[in-house]
Amino acid sequence: MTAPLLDGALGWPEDLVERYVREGYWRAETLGGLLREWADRHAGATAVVSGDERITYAELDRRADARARGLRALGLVPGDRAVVHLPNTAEFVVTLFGLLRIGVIPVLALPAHRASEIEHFARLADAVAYIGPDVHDGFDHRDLGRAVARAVPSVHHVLVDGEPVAGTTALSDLPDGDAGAFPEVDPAQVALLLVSGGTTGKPKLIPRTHRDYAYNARASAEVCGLRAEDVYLACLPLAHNFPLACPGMLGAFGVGATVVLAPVPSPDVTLALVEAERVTVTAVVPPLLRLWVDLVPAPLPSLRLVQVGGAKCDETLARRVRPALGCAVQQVFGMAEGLLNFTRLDDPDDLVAVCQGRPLCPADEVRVVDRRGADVAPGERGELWTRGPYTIRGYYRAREHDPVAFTPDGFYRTGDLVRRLPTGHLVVEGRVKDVVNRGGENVSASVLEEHLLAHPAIAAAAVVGLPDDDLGEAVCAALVPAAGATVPRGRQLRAFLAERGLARFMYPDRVVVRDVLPLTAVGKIDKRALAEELRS
Ligand code: OOB
Repeated sequence: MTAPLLDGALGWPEDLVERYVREGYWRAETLGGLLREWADRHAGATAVVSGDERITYAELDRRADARARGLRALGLVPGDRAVVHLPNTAEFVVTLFGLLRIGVIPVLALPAHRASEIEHFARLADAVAYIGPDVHDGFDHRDLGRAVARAVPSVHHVLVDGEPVAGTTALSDLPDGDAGAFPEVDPAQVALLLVSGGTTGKPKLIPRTHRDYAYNARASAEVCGLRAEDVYLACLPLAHNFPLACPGMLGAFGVGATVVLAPVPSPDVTLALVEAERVTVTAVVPPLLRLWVDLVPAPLPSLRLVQVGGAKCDETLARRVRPALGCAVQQVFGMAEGLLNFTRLDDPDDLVAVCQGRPLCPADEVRVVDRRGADVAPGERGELWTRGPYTIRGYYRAREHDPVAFTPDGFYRTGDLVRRLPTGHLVVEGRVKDVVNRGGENVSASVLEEHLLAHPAIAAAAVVGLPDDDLGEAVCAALVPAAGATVPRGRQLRAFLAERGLARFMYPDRVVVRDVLPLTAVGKIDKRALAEELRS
């Protein structure tokens, strides 16, 4: 029997529920309730640093209560959904906990999302509210909010952090509301909806429950050795799972650490914050890590750990971290759907450089399977399937898609190609569908990218297929030169690839040189956008 969760999001079967509770992964806790516990334990410690604001745990708790009362006075009730489209500001944190405390489910949209995505989320979730900044990074979110409210009938409120305009309400103008107790929130219920990183089709909504997400953050904090003395820098948007709970902000709060918010993920802003706030731990995507490593003139003395994930960090980059930044690197291979893999702090550097970590939880089940769904031989490459105490069993309102993404026995088909080392660590080798069909030969984009990145003059590489009259698809490599270098092309590039023993049919048919590659909302290389651009 599978217990139904809110609105048809599939839950875990009874025997597993019982097991995850018995083994202590799931506790009777809610995210809103946890903030109260953290505030009791660390009242006077600094919880959040955002611009000039420094907020203690006690103050954060008080402001979350006030926000909860204001939202309740507006008419929001438990089980409602609200699209939260706030950048990394104190208001994000206050609003998130305000919603969680009254059982309203935030849909966490990324700052870079625009009307088409936001409308899609609002419609899919029947959201009652859109909550955004007034203007952020040069973009007016009030216009976006009003357009969404016009297009999606369920959206009755457009709330803004900052200056309101007609048809919107400032968060600071919410009514005080009555002081009555907040409703009981069920730890087994959906706490929030994350958006899928999916590079194909429209993003899906990912229902995470209070108790699975609380475990996610707590266990991640343990793996990173987070302590009250730590200062965690949120470089990436907090709406993303990685900086939110892996261990991110929630993991840091759980140990009484301080969370510093970077308003934008640019290298100048984030590096300045590392120095000014004596940051000890942070999480970045590979393109930002590369900029850091290239830009810092000397190691950063406060930093002890940089987590890198979201996309594959190549070996050369991983090895440059300790000498350049003076700290350890941790590879994190995770997904909003759940499963997290971390290299451990005591893994040897040579292992950390070449793999993407091993599962967080002893109860994580991992299979590496071939095209027919049979387990591959140990060490062979295959698709990663997983289930466990913090991996969803179904998307939100996606009855038709669920049987594609999940097996009948509840494994999530990640679409990621991996190889498992004897130690249990996983090496990510690309996406199942990330192949170019070049005249019938399958060219793995990630394999070719890895060879290209081994060239010292190439800083970043993305391989995509382009329509071709003769071949069906031609192999196109977009290359970013390393600082001060010229990328090899033509005969020179072919000689390099030949020396590495690469099959001839894998050589790029076309090479384009770019200063930058297009990035997704969270800063991964956006191959879909690149392919579209190259096609036109
Ligand atoms: C994280 O989550 P999402 O949901 O934005 O993206 C998940 C997908 C994975 O399925 C995989 O394809 C890719 O992003 N990915 C990696 C990777 N980490 C994620 N591919 C290669 N190497 C890695 N280290 O991206 C995410 C969530 C939590 C923690 C970290 C990342």
